[in-house]
This record gives sequence, C-alpha cells and structure tokens, in this order.
Amino acid sequence: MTMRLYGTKISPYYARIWLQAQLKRLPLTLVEGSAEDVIPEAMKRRNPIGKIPFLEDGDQMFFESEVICEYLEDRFPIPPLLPTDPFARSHARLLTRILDLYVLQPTHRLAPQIRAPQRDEALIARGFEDVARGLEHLASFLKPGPYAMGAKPSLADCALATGLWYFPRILVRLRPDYALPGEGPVGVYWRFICTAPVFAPSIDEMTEAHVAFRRELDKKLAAGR
Ligand SMILES: N[C@@H](CCC(=O)N[C@@H](CS)C(=O)NCC(=O)O)C(=O)O
Repeated sequence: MTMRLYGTKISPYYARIWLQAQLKRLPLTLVEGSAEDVIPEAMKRRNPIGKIPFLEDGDQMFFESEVICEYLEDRFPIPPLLPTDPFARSHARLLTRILDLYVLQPTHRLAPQIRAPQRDEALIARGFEDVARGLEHLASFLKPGPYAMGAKPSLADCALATGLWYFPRILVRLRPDYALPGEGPVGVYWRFICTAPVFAPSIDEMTEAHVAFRRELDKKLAAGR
C-alpha cells in the first residue's frame, strides 16, 4: 500500500520526516505543497487539524510530525533511528522536544511581526531572548557528537537539522544581521550536519525550495500592491 507524506520541504516539521525516510530508505511518496495546496475540501474531514505534515498509510492518516516519526520508527524499525537503551531513547526525544518548545515555538510567535504594520519591538526582543535560551538548553543536552546523540544519526538529528536550518530564516527577517551562533556546541553541531551524508544534500534542497518560495511570495506581494 502506498504511503504518502503531505507538506513542504520548507516546513521543519515535514522535512524531519522526509530526512527520516531517506535515512531509513522508506518507500514514501512525497505530495508537496503548502497546507492550502495539499488539503483540498474533500480531505478536510480527514485532517481536521488542517496542518501539514500529515501521512497517509493505506486507509490510515497520521498527524503531528513527532507522532508520525515515531509511527514510522515502530513500523520500520530497521535501521533504528532511536537508541535501544531507554534512558538514551528519552534523551533523543528530549532534544526534539527542546527544539519544538523552546526554539521553534518562540520563532513562530515572532513570525507575524515580519509583516506587522507596526512592529512590537519589546515583544521581538523577548522572542529573541527566548530563542537564545532555547539554544542554550539544546547546548546543555547535545552529546559530544558528531551527531546529536553521538556517533550515529538519530531522530533527534532529523528534527535538529531541519529546525536549526529553519528558525534563522525567520529571525533574519526581523534582524537582518541575525545568524545561528557559530560558537559553542550548537554551532559545532550545525557545521558538522551541513557536511554529513544525507543531511547536507537535503539542507541544500530545502534552501533551494525556500528560495523558490520567497521568489513566488515576493511576486504575489508585488502584484497585490
Ligand atoms: N506541531 C505540528 C506543527 C505543524 C505546523 O505548524 N505546520 C505548519 C507549517 S510549518 C502549517 O501547517 N501551517 C498551516 C496552518 O496552520 O494553516 C507538527 O509537529 O506537525
């Protein structure tokens, strides 16, 4: 039965599943587009949350990126992308949770400021502080490497690679000189991931998709003026 993954590579939530699928060589068909594009009226009943990514596996639908990653891990355990030791498994999940709650969520709260008629500078300053704190939390829990959990890639890397690629692209719209801090464990980790097999070409593909998305968006905005 066909497995279809709906969403876009510029979404860190979609891209983490896409990376997992590549690392595990899963037979996944990608249906690419924004939530608007890939959730037609007919599908809204089956996707009441209305967000991408979602996975269709035969008759079943799966929602929420981490739930989808865990489902795929259960369904296709080989090669494993979670350690076998329970403590190490929980550590891998913690890294993803820290990224989602303390880096990506404050980033999403800042996104509406990009096009706000009048920016709330105090809110923006607080958001940047929150993200910086989230990155410090990540730094505290990253293993010595080179991957997030040590010698081998894991689900944590799928989330971190795509999340660390994504969030500076939002923040730089508010502070043009913003860059992921190069020093410290997160910077070292990011530089490694940009050279790692599977991760490096995927990051290039996400960047290309993002450039195309921005070009289209700028065209639409210019036409609406
Ligand atoms: N917690 C969700 C987040 C998914 C999410 O925020 N998706 C965004 C794209 S990055 C979306 O579908 N936005 C469209 C909308 O909310 O209408 C997950 O992990 O899958």
